[in-house]
Amino acid sequence: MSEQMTPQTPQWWKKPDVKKTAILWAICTVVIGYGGAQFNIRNIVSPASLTMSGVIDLMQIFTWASAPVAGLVAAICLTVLTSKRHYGDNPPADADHEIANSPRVVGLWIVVSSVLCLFALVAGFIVIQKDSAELLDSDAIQLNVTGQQWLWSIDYPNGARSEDVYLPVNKPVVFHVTSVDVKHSFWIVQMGIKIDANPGYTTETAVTPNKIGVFDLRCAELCGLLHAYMQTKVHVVSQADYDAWLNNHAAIEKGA
Ligand SMILES: [Cu+2]
Repeated sequence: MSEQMTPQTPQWWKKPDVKKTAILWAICTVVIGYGGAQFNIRNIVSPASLTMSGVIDLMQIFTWASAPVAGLVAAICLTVLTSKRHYGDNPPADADHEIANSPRVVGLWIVVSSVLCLFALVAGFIVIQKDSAELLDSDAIQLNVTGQQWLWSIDYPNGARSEDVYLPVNKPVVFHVTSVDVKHSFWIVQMGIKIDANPGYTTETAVTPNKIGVFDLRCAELCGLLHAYMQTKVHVVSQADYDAWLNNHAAIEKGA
């Protein structure tokens, strides 16, 4: 019963299911990659720091890198659902296990998965690495942030204190974050920084805001009944406005 083969065309490619899956794979990869990238563009906030721009770029790269994997799964599902239906009461004939038992396919899949994981790991490390440079910047403004159920307080080097955050534009800032009760998480949404606020010790994160405006500070760790309301604003202003605000608030704290 063996079929006469032309030497150029491998046997597996002659199977209609394989051909169909390969064509669907290409289509699904483009649809998932493009759709995912567009979803990101429409749903991720516009960045207010280079850190956040890096996070958004990374999301786009990860979306396109994972599209062929998701596309293959979708293509196999579509082929199975459209070509491999079995009707009637009799059990279906034994399936052809040629691909499932192929050590070459299994080996290839392991290699491809490993390369994709390594790529994601290295790309992530590169973006994280950029942030840590700001932590070591000796010119950075040092702010102490304290979380408590359910508000944030910010302490500035000159004694000023606030519940909103005030920052000058284009100046690196290091946040020393802690909590007085339970675990919280300090998250400035548009700047792409997030770090746990733990009772008893201090964690650090840093960023350079590059846009004047009002942004969101939220708690990103479920911390009790009013967790959802543990949010406030981050005001990024010019250096002159920042200095004026800072002196004014230091005077208020001292006068109180
Ligand atoms: Cu919280």
